[in-house]
Amino acid sequence: MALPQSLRPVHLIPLLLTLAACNGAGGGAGAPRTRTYYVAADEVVWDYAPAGKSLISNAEWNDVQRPFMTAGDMHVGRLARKAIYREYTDSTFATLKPRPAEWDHLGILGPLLRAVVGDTIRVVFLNRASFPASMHPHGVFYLKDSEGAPYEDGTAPADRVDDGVPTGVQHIYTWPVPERAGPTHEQGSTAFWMYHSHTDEVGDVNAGLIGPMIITARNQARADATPTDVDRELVVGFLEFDETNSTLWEENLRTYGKPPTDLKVDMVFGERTIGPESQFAFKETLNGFLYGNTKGLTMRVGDRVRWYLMASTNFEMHAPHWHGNTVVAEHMRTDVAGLLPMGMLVADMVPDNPGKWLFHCHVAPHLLMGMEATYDVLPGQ
Ligand SMILES: [Cu+2]
Repeated sequence: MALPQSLRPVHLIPLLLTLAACNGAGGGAGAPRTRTYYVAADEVVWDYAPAGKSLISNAEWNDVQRPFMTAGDMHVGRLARKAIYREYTDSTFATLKPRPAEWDHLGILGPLLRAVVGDTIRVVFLNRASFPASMHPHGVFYLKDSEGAPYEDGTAPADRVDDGVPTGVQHIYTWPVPERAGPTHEQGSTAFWMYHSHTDEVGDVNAGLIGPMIITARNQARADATPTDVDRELVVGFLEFDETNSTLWEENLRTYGKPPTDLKVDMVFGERTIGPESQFAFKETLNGFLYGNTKGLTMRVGDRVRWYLMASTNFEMHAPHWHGNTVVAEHMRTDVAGLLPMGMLVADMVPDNPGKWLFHCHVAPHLLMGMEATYDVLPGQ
């Protein structure tokens, strides 16, 4: 059957391209746009347990917990200097952008970067850390001037500024968001990614430079890039910080730790020489907090809740476990998920069971070391 002149394939191409770019027409996202974020790497004194006690047992530290909370040979306690990503209102980097109450739980994680498929993310980055740092994104598109990772890739010096931005210097990272950065049709309305410093990948991430990124399908996005089919979003990082591998380790040991009583150096790790290893140097955190100190994981019965889980670098896997409710993750109904190093996972929950529920890592040493929190399911509206 012959198509009318106006519907011949050649005339359909612009329409098909438009539909492809829009990931299906509809939604409230409007035309593709450039979303600009002002992000600095700042150094702060971080407290892994601001409540000063375990909020899981509501008690002072027991003998297992205490060494992780107090400084000792070759390890820091509750306090450490960390480098973290923080969002500012504009390019003067004078005013921190307030974090909305519903995102207070992000803790040590950098600002949530969001976009819709077809958009471009533009990050104006200012490095105020005391060491060179970068922003290396997962999932989105980048050219060599926006990859944020130094290695011998044959590129010209102009394409290497992003690899390790010196202290006090700004760099603009440009990350287009093509279809392959968005969710698959089976996946739902959002895809989850992360970004982190990759100048000294191990040292920088252990120092704290890591953050989340959510990409929404165009036909399921509101104007602010949030998904139309989700009531509550939560991001939880299963973040192990090995303080002996932090770029700030030597300063932390001097300021917040204690030098080793046994001075023999027993290990050379990368370019850093570290002394007798201490298991207490490992901080097994949820968004930078130990033993229930992660606050703000709240929702209501009947909410369409989307959990985004991520892990940090190092040699660890994690087994996130929700008490009280179940999730669907990777097409399976479950209440225990799995995370590999730098792994990312989306899990959907419609809570039917109100109350305060434990949410913890089921890797036994991690649980003992503080990788546990509670989440609150309030009665439905
Ligand atoms: Cu774990």
